[in-house]
Amino acid sequence: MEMTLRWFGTGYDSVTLEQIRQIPGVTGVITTLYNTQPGEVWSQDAIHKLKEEVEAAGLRIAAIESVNVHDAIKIGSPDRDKYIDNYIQTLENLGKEDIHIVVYNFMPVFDWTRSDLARVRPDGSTVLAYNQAEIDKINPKAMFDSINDNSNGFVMPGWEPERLAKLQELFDMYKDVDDEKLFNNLVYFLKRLGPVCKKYNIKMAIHPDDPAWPVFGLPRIITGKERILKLLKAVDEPYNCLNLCTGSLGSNPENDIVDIIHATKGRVPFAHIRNLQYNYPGDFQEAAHLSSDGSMDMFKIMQAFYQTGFDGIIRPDHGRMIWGEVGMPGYGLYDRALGACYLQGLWEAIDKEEKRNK
Ligand SMILES: [Mn+2]
Repeated sequence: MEMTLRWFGTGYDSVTLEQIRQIPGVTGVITTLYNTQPGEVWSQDAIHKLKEEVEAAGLRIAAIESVNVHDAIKIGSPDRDKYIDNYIQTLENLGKEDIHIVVYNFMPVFDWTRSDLARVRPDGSTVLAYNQAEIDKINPKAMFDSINDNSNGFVMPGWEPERLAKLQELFDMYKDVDDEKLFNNLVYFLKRLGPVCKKYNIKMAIHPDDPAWPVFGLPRIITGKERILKLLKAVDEPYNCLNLCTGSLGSNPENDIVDIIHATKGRVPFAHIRNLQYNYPGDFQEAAHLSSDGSMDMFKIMQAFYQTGFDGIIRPDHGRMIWGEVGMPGYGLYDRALGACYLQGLWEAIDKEEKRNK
């Protein structure tokens, strides 16, 4: 298990590589070329420069999160092959730079959705929160505005202003795309990536939909165990794999995370591990990583990863904003650093206990 932290790049993140380097046990970052648009080819030169910057700080790029997928690919438009060719070229360039894990998601129009980026908790910290009644009251444009107005001046991943400009157009284009079509378009995309992934041993790790149900009437297909297994089977190759995010899957309390970890054994090179607090049906908020701070049993989650022989990378996911820190909501330094240490503590305890019992 390697512990990492997400880092958005110089100029885009309030957290520096030097700070990340000082979190005990963290050896890598998960990053992206933030100033690129979906569908664009990432040049090998730009990837190389990013890599050099990370390595100069004593860290490594453990995975790319994300190379975003152009909507034409998700919709299955006549021009999708052009964008898939570009994606293949980006993977080729990443492979040449020795990068082997690429995260992506296949959510239409929107990435993750929250109704509140800074819900205040009793301890004075703030967290991202989701309330279905709030979401039902607003339209997608208002959602966009609210995310951008409340992100402390940072561009939230998945909520880039460029997407807002063509919001209505996008909704129109998805009009005839249902779950089945979206799934088939995903399989088509993955099959075309096969040769380049095999050539460079690249793992395409899909991030589950967040929340794990349809929002604004748009289809969502990576929402639970059955559908994840269906996808892994549809392209039954090691390169087609899962970025197991406990928080996203856990947004639906019916998802049994421990069971999903066991069911996807061997197909998870990368995990996002965070806790959530369920308040009532349709309302949840994020929490500190500790089991006692939310609704999930983080010990059991880490134990399931250990017992399935997990040898990939992990990162703490969204944290609370604490100690007066100003940063991108969910992506401050302090609470994620606490989370990284806590998760490593659990892992050490499980490891020593399992070895002692052998
Ligand atoms: Mn995640």
